[in-house]
Amino acid sequence: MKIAILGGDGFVGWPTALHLSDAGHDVHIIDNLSRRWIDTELGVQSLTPMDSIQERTRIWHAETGRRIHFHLIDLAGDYQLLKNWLDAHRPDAIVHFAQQRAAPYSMKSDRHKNYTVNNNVSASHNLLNAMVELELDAHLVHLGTMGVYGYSTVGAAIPEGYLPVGIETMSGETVQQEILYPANPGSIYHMTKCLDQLLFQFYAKNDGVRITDLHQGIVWGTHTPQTARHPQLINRFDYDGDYGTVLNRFLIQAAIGYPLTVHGTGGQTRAFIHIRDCVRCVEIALNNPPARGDRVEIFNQMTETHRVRDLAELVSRLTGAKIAMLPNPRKEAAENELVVNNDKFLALGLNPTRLEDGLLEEVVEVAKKFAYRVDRSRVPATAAWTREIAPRIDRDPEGTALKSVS
Ligand code: USQ
Repeated sequence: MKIAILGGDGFVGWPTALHLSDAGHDVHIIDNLSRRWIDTELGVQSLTPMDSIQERTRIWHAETGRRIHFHLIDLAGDYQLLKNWLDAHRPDAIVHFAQQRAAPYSMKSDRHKNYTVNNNVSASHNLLNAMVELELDAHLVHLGTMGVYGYSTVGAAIPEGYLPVGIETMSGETVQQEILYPANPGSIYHMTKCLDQLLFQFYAKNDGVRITDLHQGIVWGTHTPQTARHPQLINRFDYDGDYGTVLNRFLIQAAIGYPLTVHGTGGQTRAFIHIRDCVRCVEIALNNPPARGDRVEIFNQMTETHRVRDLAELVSRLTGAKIAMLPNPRKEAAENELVVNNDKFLALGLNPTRLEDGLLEEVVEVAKKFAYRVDRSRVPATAAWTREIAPRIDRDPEGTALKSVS
């Protein structure tokens, strides 16, 4: 297949591009390099040293003989350029990662909220709009989030996108329907993914666009077999308070002797998936497209759920790291249960990589190797969800004034 990977320079996009190229597909990365600009804005860098996208693709070609093409296009900002590219290349499938993906970044200020909404919603809408206008019948696979559901369940597993409901009509009968699971975003970032769902629903219904939406959990790990093939193919790896995600942050913190930054009681339960499984899931989704006229296909792209404080204890047992219970910068439930249905990927052959598979140590090793690149002052999460929460946030870079350390 000719596959366009929008956002192919990012944390999940880059390993996906390599995985699909390795599998023999003709891969084209489209990216505006915004993630690199945000590093510059925040004054942080990936823990792992990352080459330019051109250098990365050159090394991939030298290693494998396969070409990955790179095109510098801003989906949200340059509609005409995007449309011209799609018209000229007419890909069979489009994988859409090209969105601002960090909840804390989206909540930093009014400017960051505006940026996230404008960028993410315009990127998706420009793409859908151009596909219809060009009569491009490509399968669109979008990276969504588990966060569209919210994280509290009513004692039932979260289904894959749709909820069966019985509606009592005026004549007293009960009509059965399946509706999109009620959206319950916890940040501006997550909200944009909820808005995406409505855009997809409309374009699938109105124009027959074939769409798969992947509701992904929190990614952990860094290497895939392809990124490990050469030091210059290494994936980016975020540790800072805005872009680092919880388990990877704990593993990096353990490697640099920084007390593990548990927010609140650590009672938040979330869904997780290893980066190796993310790229496999995208491939499985690409191989199982919906038919024209079908409703949006939705998969829950996660393999296990864990409570944040259990993860901290696990990492602490493994590495001897201390645990710090910090004021929570977010507005979220202090404790929640989470049960998620992921039967569809399992039925299609996904063999999950679990925490117990020994890959936690691999991440700690990577973190130790590049520990010299860490700016400890960028570890605390400082983006507060509301003005009331802001004064509670501890900005002490070395963690010496942490609320409690065990
Ligand atoms: N947390 C800590 N300590 C930290 C960092 C986070 O206790 O140092 C807590 C947070 O308060 C939250 C949980 O861990 O309760 C998860 O936070 P996170 O930063 O790992 O994940 P989140 O903000 O939800 O976002 C990440 C990705 C996003 C993706 C989402 C999937 O950045 O792109 O969509 O995970 S999900 O969480 O399932 O919605």
